[in-house]
Amino acid sequence: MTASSYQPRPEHKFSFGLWTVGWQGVDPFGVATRAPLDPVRTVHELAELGAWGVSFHDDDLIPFGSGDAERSARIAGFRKALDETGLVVPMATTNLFAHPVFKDGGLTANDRDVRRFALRKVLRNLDLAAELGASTYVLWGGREGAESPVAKDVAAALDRYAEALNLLCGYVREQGYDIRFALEPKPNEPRGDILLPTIGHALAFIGELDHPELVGLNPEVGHEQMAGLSVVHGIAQALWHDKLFHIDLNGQNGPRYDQDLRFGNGDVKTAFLLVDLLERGGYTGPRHFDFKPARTEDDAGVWASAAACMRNYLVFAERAAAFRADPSVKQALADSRVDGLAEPTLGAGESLAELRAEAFDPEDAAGRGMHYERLDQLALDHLFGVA
Ligand code: GLT
Ligand code: MN
Ligand code: MN
Repeated sequence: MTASSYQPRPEHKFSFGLWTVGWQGVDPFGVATRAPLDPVRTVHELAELGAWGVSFHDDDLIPFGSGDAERSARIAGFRKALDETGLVVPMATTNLFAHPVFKDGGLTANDRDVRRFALRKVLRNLDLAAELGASTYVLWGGREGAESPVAKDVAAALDRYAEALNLLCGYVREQGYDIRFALEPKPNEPRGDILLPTIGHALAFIGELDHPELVGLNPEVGHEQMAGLSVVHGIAQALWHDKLFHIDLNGQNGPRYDQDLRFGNGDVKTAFLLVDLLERGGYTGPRHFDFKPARTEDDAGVWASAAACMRNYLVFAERAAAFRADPSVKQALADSRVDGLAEPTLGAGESLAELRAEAFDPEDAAGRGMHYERLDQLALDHLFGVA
């Protein structure tokens, strides 16, 4: 593959949130380092770079508190940019975290009036999402949680979260919208402890809902890593449950504050193995980047880092395909008996009595090397480009 094949094209399904490239660099210690970005310009720049889609929060497009006329004008401008560029809106979401009214959460705030306002805000943007053709509606509950455990009745909060999801699923069905919800887990930040902190918690919660088929996941690479978990295992399990509705790709260096690095920065080996999984595991949804261009960057640096997210994905995809096609890798996989795990432990028609009666030498089995280190090194050699 030549360097030009790392050029992103719409069929790669790369998408970005308006809030990603639009991040102005405000952090807990400093003010903005960049000017606001007009969503219309973002659409044009992303299309120019080879992206396929753009996602948004209600407030990214229409500033909180805007009147109806301003709202309509902003939507019209955005729509025009989409039409001019061919960019699609695969996903939309609601900002239930920035305004001080959501200081104790939206859908699970202790204050019932706030919960009702949050629901109205979601419903309004859900209509817009449907109008713009989005098929996934993300719910990231960054403020749904607590700092003081006694301040939040977790069981009641989960009841209210489930109530909200049930109402929203009912609404989507009633309206005939072709939209599914995707919960985005995160362990902490901004709340001290966030509800539904990991992929596993969210999967278990979905099983308790009225319409579990309409609710899946939007896991974020860095969020699982903040919890010290293997994102590759987490995504593989989400796929196993048919719950990987969407994904937020970015980079993170282990358990610390949410870094939202550009995809490829941070844990490179995980990024490589994740692309290998997505490309082989039957995931056909958007390759959505949820990153924050570093605060050090100017406008040009913003677009350079967005382009780099897509380029890195394509490089990893190419390296992963070469890894899988390499005859010595196929041999190493066989030597490690990786395929053996696909075989049911009990043979077809075999009884447990037969299994129990089988002769087995544990010392002999214990002596068999697994050759995993060689296999892993081959993966690294392919990632490094020295295989
Ligand atoms: C916010 C958060 C992201 C979520 C966004 C969707 S909002 O930027 O940090 O991880 O995906 O609500
Ligand atoms: Mn995210
Ligand atoms: Mn994040």
